[in-house]
Amino acid sequence: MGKMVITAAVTGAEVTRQDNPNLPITPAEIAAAAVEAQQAGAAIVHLHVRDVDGNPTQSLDVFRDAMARIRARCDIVIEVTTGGAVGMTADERLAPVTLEPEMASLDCGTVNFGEDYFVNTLPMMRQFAATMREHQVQPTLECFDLSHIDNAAILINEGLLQAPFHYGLVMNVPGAVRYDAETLAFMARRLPAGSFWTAIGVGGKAANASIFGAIALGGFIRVGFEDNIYVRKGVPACSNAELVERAAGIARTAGAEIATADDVRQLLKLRSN
Ligand code: KMH
Ligand code: ZN
Repeated sequence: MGKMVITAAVTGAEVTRQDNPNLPITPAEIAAAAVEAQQAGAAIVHLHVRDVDGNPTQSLDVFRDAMARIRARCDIVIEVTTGGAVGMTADERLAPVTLEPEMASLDCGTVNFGEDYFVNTLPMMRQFAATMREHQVQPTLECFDLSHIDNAAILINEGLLQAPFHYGLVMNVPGAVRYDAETLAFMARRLPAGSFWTAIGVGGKAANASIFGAIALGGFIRVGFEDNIYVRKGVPACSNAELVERAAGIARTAGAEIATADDVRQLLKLRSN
């Protein structure tokens, strides 16, 4: 088995302190969570930020602050969100890419999102891909449904994305594709040959199962409060690091070595800063 890349999605846009009082919210808390997550085995931090009231924001100032704090304390790969939160404009969502993180999420299709819907039209996807290319930011192609893999292929065929490709297979968002091992395997098989992919299971059950699914099928793992707030059924996690540590332990038990941030830089051919 090759090296296992673990992404820590430490904050997200939807989870609140009511859901889990240990959610990191301020740039200082988010940076501390990223540092601890890396110490526990994460190589990438998937970064959302919040405003002073705890609401999701794509403010450049807040992203700049969080990124500077993370970079001052560790060398984890930073993947900024361009998903932001439902209802944000495309320009708002794209803003943090101009801060030149090493990676950013690129959401590959419009999808139901709980009671709401998350808009990612093809023109938006093209704009996001072109901006990431301009800033030499490596996208994680987040696919919430099978058709999103086909949408990403449109961008590849148009020359807007370059290999190596890294996909995030997001499963169990209410309204989007559900998690089960067969569906994960099917989606993974539909990716271009040689692609890397990370399983992103949302909610306690899928988050846990997708760790094992990724290990079995040759993918990478994502954990963190954005996707799941529990360390075991009904037991809220004390920290993102606790979730990373558990996932790293499972991967090691399965025979994997845990990838470092520099391993990811090599594997995904990230821009050298
Ligand atoms: N918060 C969701 C609406 C991403 O980071 O790119 C979108 C999301 C995906 O979290
Ligand atoms: Zn996200």
